[in-house]
Amino acid sequence: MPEWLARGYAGEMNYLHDPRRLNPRGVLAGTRSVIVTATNYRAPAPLSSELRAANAGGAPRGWISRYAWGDDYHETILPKLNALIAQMRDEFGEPFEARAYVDTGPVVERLAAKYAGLGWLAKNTCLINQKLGSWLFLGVIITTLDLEPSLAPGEPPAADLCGSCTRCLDACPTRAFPEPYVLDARRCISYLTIELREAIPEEFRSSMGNAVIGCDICQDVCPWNRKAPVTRLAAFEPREITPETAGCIEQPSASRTTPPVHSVNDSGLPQNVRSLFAPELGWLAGLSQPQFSEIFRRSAVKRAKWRGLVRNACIALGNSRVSQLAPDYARIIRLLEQLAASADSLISEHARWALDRLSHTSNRGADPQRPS
Ligand code: B12
Ligand code: SF4
Ligand code: SF4
Repeated sequence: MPEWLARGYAGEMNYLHDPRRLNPRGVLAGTRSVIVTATNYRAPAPLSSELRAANAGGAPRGWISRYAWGDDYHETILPKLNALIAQMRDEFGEPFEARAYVDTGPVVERLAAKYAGLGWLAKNTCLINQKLGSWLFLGVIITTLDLEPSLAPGEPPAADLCGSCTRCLDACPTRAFPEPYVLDARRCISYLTIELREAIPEEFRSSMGNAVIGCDICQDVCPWNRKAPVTRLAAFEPREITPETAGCIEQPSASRTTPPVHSVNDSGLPQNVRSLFAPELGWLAGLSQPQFSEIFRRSAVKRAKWRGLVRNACIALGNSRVSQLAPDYARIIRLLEQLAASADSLISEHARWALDRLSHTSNRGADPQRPS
């Protein structure tokens, strides 16, 4: 961990330098136990890799990472952890201290999960559970209670079952793994689209494909996720944006009603252009700040902020190779020209980049959604 930080792999995520992350006792004096939870968020919808080949011939779609499709996981899981603490207060007679975190505390959650016996830290750096795969949100409760450990003394944590596989390392479009088990966050699309507030370095833009929020590729290709069970929590299913939920939004065309999110066309693409599952890029890039706040209330997407989402959608549009013959081509070019004239230099520069790229890559035939 200190070496990872010293190499600069944390980028601008300064909170990762907090020395308390190395020892839970730095977070809560007298800590004796750490309870770790893993919540399945695999919603019943296709993988990004399954959509990549799909060519709808229509408006280009972006990819929002699975973890951000539904309700914000922090807001969904933290109340459950606090309810568990309340229940523990009823069960245990003795007074005790406890702190619950989902992603937000100075805790290396995957490491805690590993030593709680929940799985192994894989070559893609995710925690994988042999039965559940890696579509898991982790949560921790640090407490002064002395609880019986889930692993008996001396019992090793789950064995590393990556074996000789290197699928995730090979599939990463931005080559974010300098070596197996180590991620250079500065190269990771998840960092670039969500954490980085400034311009996205040009060297990564074309490799980002249609990603707008996060990236799922190194998990999509993992064999341990092939049979991962589907979550029972409806909260993590893709949010469907209806004119009602998005108050101020007008329908782009009469044909675009809002069918159920899981209704897909022959190419496996959702019918609803306004689901958070493979949403239409022109819609995302054209959102106003108030629309963004309305639509992404209680959604993990809000972390990227409005200008971050528009910046990312510009890059994805630039990568879309939307055909000049596509009905949406003129509308997309107009939108990008408007954004290129924005007073916000971050947005205008990314829109200009997209226009420039489209002028070189748009073709008069097919329009694959991702660069090859
Ligand atoms: C910062 C962060 C990111 C950064 C950096 C990711 C990274 N790999 O470090 C970015 C923005 C890139 C990111 C991306 C994602 N993240 Co994130 N992220 C975090 C966060 C806040 C901290 C992670 C961290 O400490 N990284 C620092 C490095 C050093 O740790 P590491 O790579 O995990 O592992 C090192 C240590 O384990 C160490 N190590 C190994 N053994 C030992 C033993 C000892 C004793 C010590 C000291 C160290 C050590 O060596 C490893 C390699 O250097 C955690 C939440 C939390 N508080 O823990 C969520 C978390 C890891 N993220 C999560 C998720 C879901 C994602 C994404 C899938 C989201 C998305 N779809 O876009 C991607 C996955 C990308 C990937 N392949 O990791 C989940 C992971 C769930 C899981 N099954 O693993 C977490 C746990 C959030 C949560 N509460 O559920 N994330
Ligand atoms: S999330 Fe995407 S960019 Fe990040 S390491 Fe995985 S494959 Fe690479
Ligand atoms: S894709 Fe292969 S190497 Fe990567 S995490 Fe999964 S099993 Fe491990």
